[in-house]
Amino acid sequence: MIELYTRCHLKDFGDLNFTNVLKDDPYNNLVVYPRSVGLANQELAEVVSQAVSGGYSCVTMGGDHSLAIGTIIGHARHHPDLCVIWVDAHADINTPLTTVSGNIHGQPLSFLVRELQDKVPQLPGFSWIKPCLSSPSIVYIGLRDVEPPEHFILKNYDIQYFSMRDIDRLGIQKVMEQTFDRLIGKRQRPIHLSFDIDAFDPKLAPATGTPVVGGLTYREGVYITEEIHNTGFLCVALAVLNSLCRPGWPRTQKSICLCLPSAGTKGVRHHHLAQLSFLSGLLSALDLVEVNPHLATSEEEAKATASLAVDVIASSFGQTRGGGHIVYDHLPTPSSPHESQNEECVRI
Ligand SMILES: [Mn+2]
Repeated sequence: MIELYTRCHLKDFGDLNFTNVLKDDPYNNLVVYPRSVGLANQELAEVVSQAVSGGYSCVTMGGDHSLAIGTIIGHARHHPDLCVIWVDAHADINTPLTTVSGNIHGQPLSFLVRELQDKVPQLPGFSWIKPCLSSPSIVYIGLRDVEPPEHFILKNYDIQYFSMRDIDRLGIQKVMEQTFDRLIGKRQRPIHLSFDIDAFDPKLAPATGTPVVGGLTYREGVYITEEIHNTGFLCVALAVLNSLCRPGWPRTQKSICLCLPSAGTKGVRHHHLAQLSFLSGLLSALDLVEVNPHLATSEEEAKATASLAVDVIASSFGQTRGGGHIVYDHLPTPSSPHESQNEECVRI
């Protein structure tokens, strides 16, 4: 259940019901479920495009990272000049010809980057896809499991990336500075944040499909989203996802929509409430993917991972560790000397 607080106009698009294509043979005997994934993303792109063109900031919760094909294409229909910050342990830019696993969730960016298209065959179910990103419009943060063909692509196609080693070397603050210099230093443009929960260390986010040791700390991950939130203009919103309520957050003037395309993040919906305060800056769309309570080995693991996802979303839209509650602009004053005396007596 999604509940609306104060002046935020929140539209919940609910779970999108995708059609599984019955006869969906692997492409090249390797790449699995191309038609189902292609069709699902086509539907998702349509919903995201509607949401963004309606003035919403669009939050999409998955599911695996293949959904970024649909969200980025849908977003780009309305904002063709968007840039992408991809926070992930993995680069997800194998082509259907370089993938070893055959999973499309390891390939989504290959279908989107214009410069790569002469290396990318058309999969069945993918004919609707129009590449919408130029390689200098992408910055990765948090990489630590990059396959050789992916490394080749990053190096030869002018794609900026900050691996965990770079974060160790520079510190997260410099990483964010350089990210913004690259993407919005010359001109302000909408940001699409695609956040894989496996960017965090598996100790923090255990309930995910492809954990890799040595990931982001809580503080580094939240710093990324706080800084993204701090870009651009002021626009405040407040929304509630469900049961993790914290009082006194800012009010809203901007809309948000939530797309919940798979069962993967149901833990977030059922166990947590987030108040989202939308000082959304240049952030125009957010994917939060690979939260999968079914992969947890205990309820605590599922809850910890979902709770972390809630914090990522909330801080992307204005939850700050330093407070900054715009709605709270004056302290209550005791209504009479008598009343304040009473309170003093109680304290004693
Ligand atoms: Mn990943």
